[in-house]
Amino acid sequence: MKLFWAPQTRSTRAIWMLEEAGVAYELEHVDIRAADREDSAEFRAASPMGKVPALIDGDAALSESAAICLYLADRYASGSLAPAVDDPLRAPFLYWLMYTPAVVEPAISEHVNKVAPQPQRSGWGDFDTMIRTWEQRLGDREWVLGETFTAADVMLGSSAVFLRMFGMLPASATLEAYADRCMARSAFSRAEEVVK
Ligand SMILES: N[C@@H](CCC(=O)N[C@@H](CS)C(=O)NCC(=O)O)C(=O)O
Repeated sequence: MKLFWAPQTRSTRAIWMLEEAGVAYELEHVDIRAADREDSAEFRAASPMGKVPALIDGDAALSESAAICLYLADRYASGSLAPAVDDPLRAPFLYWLMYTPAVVEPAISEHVNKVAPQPQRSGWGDFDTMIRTWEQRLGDREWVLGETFTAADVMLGSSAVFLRMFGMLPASATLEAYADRCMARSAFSRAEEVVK
């Protein structure tokens, strides 16, 4: 299995997920910041937009970090990092797995770029609603589905850590504690070592 990656990108969450799943993998660096960048055909087959992370696993080739997390969880850790398809937790798992790319990231982008929110027109509502909805879901839960850590926490946890790193996490004891719990995981630490 090979992950195409670059430092200080969303690749870190895919590496965290690979570490959580406990699968063997190799890394191939993509110099996304090079002016004269020439992508390999293999990378472009996995990532038509030329974005990292991207994964190749035998005949499977895909990008989009949420898709990679879901693929790895279903393929290598079904029942632990992803509820099985007939588990009642599968529905909230899918919702919260997709919350990062569908809601958190567009809301952050709008917020950072100081675009006036249009909560009813935008699928992500607005930044404050995004944060409040996430906090309410976590409530007293340890992880977003309750006691079991899943791939949805890799996506959300990496977002919480990112928001904190860039000073965008509003005063929120719930999200602060969640970020701390994510960072305390051994797989998170291993991923941090890998991308150093
Ligand atoms: N929605 C994608 C976003 C991927 C993305 O934007 N990757 C950035 C780095 S974080 C990238 O590869 N940028 C280089 C480029 O677009 O050429 C995901 O979650 O994987």
